[in-house]
Amino acid sequence: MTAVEEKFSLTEVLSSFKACLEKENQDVLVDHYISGWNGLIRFMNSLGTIFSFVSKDAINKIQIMEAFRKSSSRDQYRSLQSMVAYELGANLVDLNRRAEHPNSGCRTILRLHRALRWLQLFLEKLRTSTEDSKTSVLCTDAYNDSLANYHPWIIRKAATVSFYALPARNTFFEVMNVGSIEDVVAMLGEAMPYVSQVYDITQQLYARHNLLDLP
Ligand code: 1PZ
Repeated sequence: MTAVEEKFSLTEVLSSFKACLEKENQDVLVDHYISGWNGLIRFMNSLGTIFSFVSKDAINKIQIMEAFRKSSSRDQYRSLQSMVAYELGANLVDLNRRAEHPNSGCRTILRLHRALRWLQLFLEKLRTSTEDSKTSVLCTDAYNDSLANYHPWIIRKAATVSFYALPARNTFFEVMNVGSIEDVVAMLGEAMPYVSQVYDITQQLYARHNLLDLP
């Protein structure tokens, strides 16, 4: 194991979502958003290769965003707010069907944003779960109430089957690397409001610009 992997803890991952929010104007900063996602993917990979079909897609989307941050228009992609203003202003978003701009920042973030809702629901269920709760059930319920609504049947099927491979609640708390179950519950209680805030601000931004159904 490398030093970086040893240090891995879900606390740091979730703190990226706290760092996302700029204090003065509540802008959502793309670099921190990306680093939060990179941490989540590392966490998911530690759960087993069965989730690699999920992480592949998430990695692909993160790479699209990283490429924008390295391009000549990097400053326009500093925050989700500046990205939306820039891409809409320059006609860089396919609004009805994927055509000239199949991988706009707006549609890419929308996919991650929908997945963030799943994460929010799942971690909240985990936080308030009891010893006899099954992680696969918590995960399936969270998925059905969020992401599943945007996925075709075949992906829903594959996702639901993979959830059975999730480790049991105790092991799940252990791989988070936060401490005792009480420590995890306390950490989630502290960190999740920031994730929710990032989710809510993004949701309002997208709703205001009619971007919630981008193809
Ligand atoms: C901890 C256990 C992990 C469970 C993960 C739950 C989410 C299951 C989602 C499975 C779908 C993955 C397959 C790819 C689907 C893509 O078609 C869609 C739409 O993108 P498009 O085709 O329009 O470009 N992609 C997504 O919906 C984004 C999915 C990202 C999932 C990230 C999960 C992060 C998990 C963090 C773990 C703590």
